[in-house]
Amino acid sequence: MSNEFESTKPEELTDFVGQHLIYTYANGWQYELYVKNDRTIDYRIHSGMVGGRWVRDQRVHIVRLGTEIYKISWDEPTGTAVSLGVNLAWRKLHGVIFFPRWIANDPKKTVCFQNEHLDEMTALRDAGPTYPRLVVDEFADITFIEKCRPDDETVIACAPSELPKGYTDRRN
Ligand code: FER
Repeated sequence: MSNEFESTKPEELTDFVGQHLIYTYANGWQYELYVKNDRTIDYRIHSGMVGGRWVRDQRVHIVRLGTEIYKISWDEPTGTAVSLGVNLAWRKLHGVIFFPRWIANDPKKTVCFQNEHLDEMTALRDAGPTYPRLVVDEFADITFIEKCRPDDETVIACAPSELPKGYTDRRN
C-alpha cells in the first residue's frame, strides 16, 4: 500500500530485521517480539493486562533513530495503538500503548490468537467505546535477544500457553 507519509527505510533496517526479543515492562508485563521484516512483526504477550494474546503478521512502521536505536509503531485491528522505542545496545525498550476504553473495561476480549478473530476484533473496535483511552507508558528491560532470519514462520508459531516451561526465563 503506498503511503505518502511513509518514513520506513528498508535499507536502514537490515540489522534490526530478524531480531527476536523478550522483555519485561517495569509494571511486570512480559512481552515477546519478532521483527519479521521491515514492515511486519509477530508477537506474544506472556503476562499483564492482555496476557495470553498473540498476533502474527501485524503491519508496522519501523524507523532507525541511531546506532542500534529503532522505533516501531502500529495500529491494531482492536484500535489499540502502540509505539516502541528499542535501544538494543542498552537492552532497553520504551513502550507507549494507547488502549481504547472497551479494552480497558474488559481486556479478556482481546486475549486470543488474533489472526483467527480479525472480523470480531474490528467489530468490537467499531462498537467501542473508544474514549477515554488508557495510555500505558512504561520502560522495559530486554532479557533475551537473538537474531533470526527474516520471514521465519517458526519463531512465533504457538500460543504462550503452549511453550515449554521456562521459555521466557532464558536470559542472555
Ligand atoms: C508491546 C506492547 C503492546 C507489544 C505489543 C503490544 C509486541 C500490543 C498490545 C495489544 O495489542 O494489546 O511491547 O509488543
